[in-house]
Amino acid sequence: MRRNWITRETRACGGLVVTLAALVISCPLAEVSGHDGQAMTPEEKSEIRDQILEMFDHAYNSYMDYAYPADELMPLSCRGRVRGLEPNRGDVDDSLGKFSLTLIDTLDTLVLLNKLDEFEEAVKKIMRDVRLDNDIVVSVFETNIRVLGGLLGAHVMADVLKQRGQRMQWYRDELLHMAKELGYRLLPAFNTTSGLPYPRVNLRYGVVNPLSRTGTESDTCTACAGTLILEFAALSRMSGDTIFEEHARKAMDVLWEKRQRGSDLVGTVINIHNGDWVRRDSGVGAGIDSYYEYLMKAYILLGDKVYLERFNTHYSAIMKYISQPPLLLNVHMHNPTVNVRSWMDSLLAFFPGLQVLRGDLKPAIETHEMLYQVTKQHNFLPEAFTTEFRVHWGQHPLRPEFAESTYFLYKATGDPYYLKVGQSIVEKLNAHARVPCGFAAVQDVRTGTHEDRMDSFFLAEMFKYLYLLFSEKSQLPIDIDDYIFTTEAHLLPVSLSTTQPSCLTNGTEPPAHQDDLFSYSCPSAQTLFPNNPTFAKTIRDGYKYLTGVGRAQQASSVRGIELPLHDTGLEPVEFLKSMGISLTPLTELVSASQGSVPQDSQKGVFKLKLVAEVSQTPEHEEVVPLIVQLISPPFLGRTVLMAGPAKFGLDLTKQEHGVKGRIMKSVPYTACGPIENTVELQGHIALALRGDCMFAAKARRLQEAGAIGVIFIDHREGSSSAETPLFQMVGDGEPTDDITVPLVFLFSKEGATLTAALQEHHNVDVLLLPKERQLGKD
Ligand code: DMJ
Repeated sequence: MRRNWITRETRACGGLVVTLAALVISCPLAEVSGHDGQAMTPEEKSEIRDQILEMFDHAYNSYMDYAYPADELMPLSCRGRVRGLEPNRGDVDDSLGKFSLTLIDTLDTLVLLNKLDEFEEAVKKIMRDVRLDNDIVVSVFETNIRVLGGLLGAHVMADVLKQRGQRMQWYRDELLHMAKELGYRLLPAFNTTSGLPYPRVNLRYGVVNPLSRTGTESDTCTACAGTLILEFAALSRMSGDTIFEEHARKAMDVLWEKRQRGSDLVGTVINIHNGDWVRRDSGVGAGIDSYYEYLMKAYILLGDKVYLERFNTHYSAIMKYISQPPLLLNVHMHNPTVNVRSWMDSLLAFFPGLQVLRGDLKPAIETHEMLYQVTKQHNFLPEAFTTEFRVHWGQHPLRPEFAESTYFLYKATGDPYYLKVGQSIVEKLNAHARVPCGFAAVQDVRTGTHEDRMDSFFLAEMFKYLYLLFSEKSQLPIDIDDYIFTTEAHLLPVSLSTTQPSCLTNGTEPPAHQDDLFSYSCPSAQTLFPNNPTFAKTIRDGYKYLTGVGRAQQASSVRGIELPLHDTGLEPVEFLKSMGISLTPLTELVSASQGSVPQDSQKGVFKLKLVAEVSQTPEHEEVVPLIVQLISPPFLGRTVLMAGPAKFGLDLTKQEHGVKGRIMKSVPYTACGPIENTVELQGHIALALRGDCMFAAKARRLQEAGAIGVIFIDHREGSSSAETPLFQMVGDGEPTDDITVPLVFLFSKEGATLTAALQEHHNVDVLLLPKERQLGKD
């Protein structure tokens, strides 16, 4: 089959986008061997594919069994989320229009995953149960991408199945009719002087009607106004009514006109009445993301070069100001050399996928690798993370953008490394988000706590991209290369502009008449990078240990420095020790590993192991405060000592009742040598003085001696929690999974209270627990 947009582009741009098109759409993925030693056998792939299907069934059936016809599943409560019956969550609830959102959003996923019986049944349910005229205020953007897009994608699939002559023979374009009705119900939003749409509309009463309870807003986000063209144009072309495409196009035109002419960037929020920018920060994530995506894809779907030219202009600006590989940082649109914040949001994870479409693989690989490192550290992409890859906002609502980019990079490079990345997404979802009634969003990636929500995009997008990643083309019920994904991953046919042309002209060139430009415009990774078959790996390697996760310990944490040793060789060593730096003579390191000693070691050269004992917690990342509560008589819970946590050992926030035990001093008190009082320590909580060796080393020794917990006491005289912020103890750079007892830290003043209590009463029982669960507080 001809892919018209590709041949069209060949004429227009001399092959740049042909490259991307061919990479993404038409090149069969060669069986390339892994460049990271990560090749995956067909059996392994198919096992993961089955796993994804099983997970989809679990999520979908949970929604159907416990929630349908409600908009969303509440996976912790095992019931549906009905707007008005649950506490109002603010803007998030504007997606919910009492129109069985999740089922509509999932329809074309059912087809792609070959669940054709379920699809047929679901379409009948939608036709029977769904009303689109509820008296409810919904987000225009969300309703467009999820519901209008969902109906159109499903209509396209229904039509394909019907054409094949077996299924859906009863289908009479009912989904398209519903899409058209919904389109009309969204149109009142465009009743502004600028042409930019209101952010919300009442499905029954529109915007101006006094009963509408909306229409007072003055602002909308750039993505909200600029993410309509694909669905609206498809609706126009499929229904024959041009009004939808006209409105969406107008909104795109306004955004383009309002770009900052110096930088060619747009802001995040715009006034819908006068077109002034309300928020002038500019990035590729939240608030703007899919505006750029839709410029590129509007060109692909509709063949209108204007969109491509605009995209290219913005793209150059993004690469000039926002892209700081591997980072993508928001800047001020008027002063774009200034970063406006030091954190990134998870929505920008779609951008490498868009860069693949643009044919710009290098920065796509770099940013994707950075994102992968973040997921390795936190299991999922937190909603926002700092430039140092620490959590800025810990929520993770099961967003699909990282899976999306992973799929596109795999399509483009054929590098099985991306299958491994996909596998890690699958495993983490199962390990950290799966619950008996579906999959639950993660409230905070640091604690792993769940939230009672499973957004519809999880079924609409996540499962499509994961399933596609592990499927061969021949295993799919449709030729995926004939479709473009909307921002919600709904499938629209790239043949749209030629089979159902627009009534609008505005300079669009007619489709090309070349026969098959593909055959010579289909570069594989090898054609593109002939002398460098390990292209993607070479790029990734530079970013492998951004976050420190997975770093080979010996190689990176041990560095050689020259110490001016005196005859005894003790002074600098002791000095460094007092600073918390442990030293290992190179002779020991080398003989342990190879048996040969390099020259330098005999001259007193040490390998210096620099291991921070405490983590630097960024301002906004809170350390969960713990307490040591003295509960035995005469204290009876009245003496409470503020304590700091450790990043390793038992997580006290997950122990409902904390950990209780009698305290006992370790001998030696620093616990840096063999423990001498193991019998006394058995079953007790050990007290150990900070210093001389690492916390992890002390913890291991005391755990082995039978202690059920450790309280570390600061060795710096006079320190107290009143004067010094709490910090988290970290491990010693080695894996710490073996340490399973709880660990807390007391500054010396608090420690002195505890040791004084022990001295006076001998038997002192304490409870270690998070401060917020302090006993008897209420
Ligand atoms: C989806 O609804 C769409 O991808 C949208 O463009 C923004 N992201 C959410 C999922 O994260």
